[in-house]
Amino acid sequence: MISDKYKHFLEWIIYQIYPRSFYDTNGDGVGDLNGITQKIEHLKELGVNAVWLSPCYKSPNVDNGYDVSDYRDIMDEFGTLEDWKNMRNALHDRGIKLIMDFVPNHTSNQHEWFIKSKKKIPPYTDYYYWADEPLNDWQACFGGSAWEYSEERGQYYLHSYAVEQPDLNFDNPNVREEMKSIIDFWIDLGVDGFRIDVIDQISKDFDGNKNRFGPHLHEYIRELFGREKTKNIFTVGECWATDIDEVIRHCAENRNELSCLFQFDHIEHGKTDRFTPAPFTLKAIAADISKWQTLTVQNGLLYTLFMDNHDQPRFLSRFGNDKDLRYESATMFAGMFYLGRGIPFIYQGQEFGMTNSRHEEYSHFRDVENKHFYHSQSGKLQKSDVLDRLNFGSRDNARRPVAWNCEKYGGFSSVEPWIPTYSRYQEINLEKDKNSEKSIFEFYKKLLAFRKNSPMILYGAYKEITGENNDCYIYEREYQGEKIIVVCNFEKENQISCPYTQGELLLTNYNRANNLNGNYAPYELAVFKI
Ligand code: TEU
Ligand code: CA
Repeated sequence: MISDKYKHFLEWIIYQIYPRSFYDTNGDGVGDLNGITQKIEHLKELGVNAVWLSPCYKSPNVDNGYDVSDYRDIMDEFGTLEDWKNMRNALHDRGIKLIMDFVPNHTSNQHEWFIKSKKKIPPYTDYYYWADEPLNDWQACFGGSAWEYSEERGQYYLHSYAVEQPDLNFDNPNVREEMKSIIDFWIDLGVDGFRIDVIDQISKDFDGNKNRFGPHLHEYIRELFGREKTKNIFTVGECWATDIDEVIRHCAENRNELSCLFQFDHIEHGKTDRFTPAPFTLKAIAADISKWQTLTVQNGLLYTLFMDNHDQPRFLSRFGNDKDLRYESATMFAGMFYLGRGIPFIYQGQEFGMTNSRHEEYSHFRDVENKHFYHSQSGKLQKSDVLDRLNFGSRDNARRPVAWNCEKYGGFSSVEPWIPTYSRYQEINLEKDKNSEKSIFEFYKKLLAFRKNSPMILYGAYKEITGENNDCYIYEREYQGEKIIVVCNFEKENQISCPYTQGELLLTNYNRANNLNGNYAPYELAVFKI
């Protein structure tokens, strides 16, 4: 069911780097591209073969790089285009592909195009959406109206995110030409793929009052990525498609659009909105994974296997036990996701069990998405409640500097970082984990090596076989007549009746003999060959 081209992508294991928080080499408290170059051995040891780099283009960093002011140059804090080329060469020399984060929906308000558009200087006049009055009541993702008045131009402009992130008008063919030329610029520099930011918003439906999935969406995606120049490029779209038909329209190979897209259903649990917790069950999360594994395999599509990214509080803290069963839950989750059929995505720090980071002062938070929430709660919630909500849901949980060791600032920098350090870095850091009896990093290494060397895992069929068992998720992989079973027990001791567990035990996160009696410990993972 899957073509050679897609079989090739199934062999990718992608590590997401948020450069600002990865590693600082020049002592300014901000991660940089040379920091990535210096840590490539870590990526090699882990066993990943591709890197997704969050935006590193010139930016005023209102939204930490997702507000681009020059798509063809590197952000001052991260280094130079030469540093970027050194990093690219170092990655490629070690057999690691490079995926850039492409942000087509909006630019920074400091971009030359917007500065000229405000002055109605052709051809930039209509590079953005301008109107004499707001065209609708759309709200910006980071709070407030999505329409901002510009005194200079005497009109309103649309911004789906921060005020400083005006939306580009993709209905303007000049904008689409600019985007194609930017894509080609980076392909010519050797980029192997793109993660595309909010791809579903590049076509809006003003008549239908929808700010995404507009009438020209697939036409525009094909215009950008369905060209001779892009035919071998990997593309993964950030897209809030909720039904398989929409996913097929984006990713079926004959559509000439995207290689795959992120499906978010499984991480939308446990909250009513970004800052408000809600009950969840691992069973319901596993059901979403099972649904999308089944649908993507049935339709010959690539599924993105991911728990974390730069926008989400840590999955381990939200849905696991990040205190006394941190190793067990982190490693069970790794098996639950990365032995499935699709492309694994691992977010920096996940590979050694970094957790959310508790902070008691609002000044310890940085993300633009916190501001509106924080100020909207004044007079409503107690300060301590507001901080609880920020600690629960803020994207800063994923953006605390990577804790490499027990040194000050977690070995991330020699000076105070741009954002207060990860609060548990003395207890949880890579060096300490690698030297511990129960090393999450060592388990990830073993798991990824197992995956890479198993055509069954890479290409095999997938079927959920949990059956009547409670509080666990069991799936089988089948390839050329052979089968393996992956048993993922959830948070409690559990008696699991799974007829196959008399097979050969291939992998487990508990060091004990073959689980013959079906009695599973909390967060126990067991992989059997039938
Ligand atoms: O995120 C867009 C998006 O999906 C939003 O839901 C975002 O996750 C936000 O946190 C909602 O609560 C992309 C990028 O991943 C994000 O970092 C950027 O802030 C955003 O687009 C604007 O570029
Ligand atoms: Ca730096």
